[in-house]
Amino acid sequence: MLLSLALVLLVSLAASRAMKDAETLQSEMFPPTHPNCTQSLTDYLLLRQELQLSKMAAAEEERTQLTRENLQVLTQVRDTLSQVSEALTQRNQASGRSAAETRRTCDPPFSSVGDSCLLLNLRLKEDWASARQFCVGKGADLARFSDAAGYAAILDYINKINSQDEMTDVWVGGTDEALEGTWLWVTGELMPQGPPFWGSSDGYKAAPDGGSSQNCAGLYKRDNYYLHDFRCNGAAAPLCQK
Ligand SMILES: [Ca+2]
Repeated sequence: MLLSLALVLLVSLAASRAMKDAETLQSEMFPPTHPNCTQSLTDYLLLRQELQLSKMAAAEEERTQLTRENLQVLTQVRDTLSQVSEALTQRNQASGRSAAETRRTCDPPFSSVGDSCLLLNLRLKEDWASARQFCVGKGADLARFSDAAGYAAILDYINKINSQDEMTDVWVGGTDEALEGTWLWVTGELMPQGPPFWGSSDGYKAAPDGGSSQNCAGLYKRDNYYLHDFRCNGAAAPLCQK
C-alpha cells in the first residue's frame, strides 16, 4: 500500500515537472505577446515600405540623371553636326561661286575656256604679226598661258575646234624678237620654259632651237601642239584670247 502511494506521488511529481519544463520551453521559443505588438508590426511594415520607396526614388533619380546626361550629349552631337553641315554648305556655296566667277561669259565667236575667252580661226593662215593684228581687231590678242592647267585648257579647246585634225599650226602671243633667247608674252611677262610646254625637234632637240632666225612662238601640230619657235613670216592660224 505504501509502495503504491509512493509510486503515485513520484508519477505526480514527474508530471508536474514535465509540465513546468514545457511551459518554460514555450516561453523561450514564443515570447509573450507585447501589448503593442500589432502597432509595432504596422510600424515595421511601414518603415520597410518607406525604405523600399526611398530606394526606388533614388534609383529613379539616378535614371533621370542618366537620361539628362544622355540628352546633353545628344544635344551636343546635334549642335556639332549642325555646325559641320553649315560649314560644308558655306564651303560648297563659296566653291560654286568661285567656279562661276572664274568662268567668263564670252560673246560668239569666242568660247569660254577657263578664265578667258578664246577664238581659233583655222581658215586664216598668215604670219605672226598679221595674226596678232587679226586678234587685236577682235578686241583680243594672241593667246598666253602661265601654267600647265592653262596650257591644257587651250590644248583641249584647239583639239575640239580642229576635230578634222588639220595639219595647221597655231600662233600664240610669244616672241624673243626683242632679245634672242628671252621669250616674252605680248604682255611683257616671261613665257614658261621647258616641259611640259616646249616640244622638241626630231624627238631629241628641245625647242626653242631656231636661234635668231626663229623668233615667234607657235603650237606645232606635228608635235601634238607643243610650243616651238617658228619663223615669224611663216603661216599659221591665229589663236586669239581676251
Ligand atoms: Ca629666236
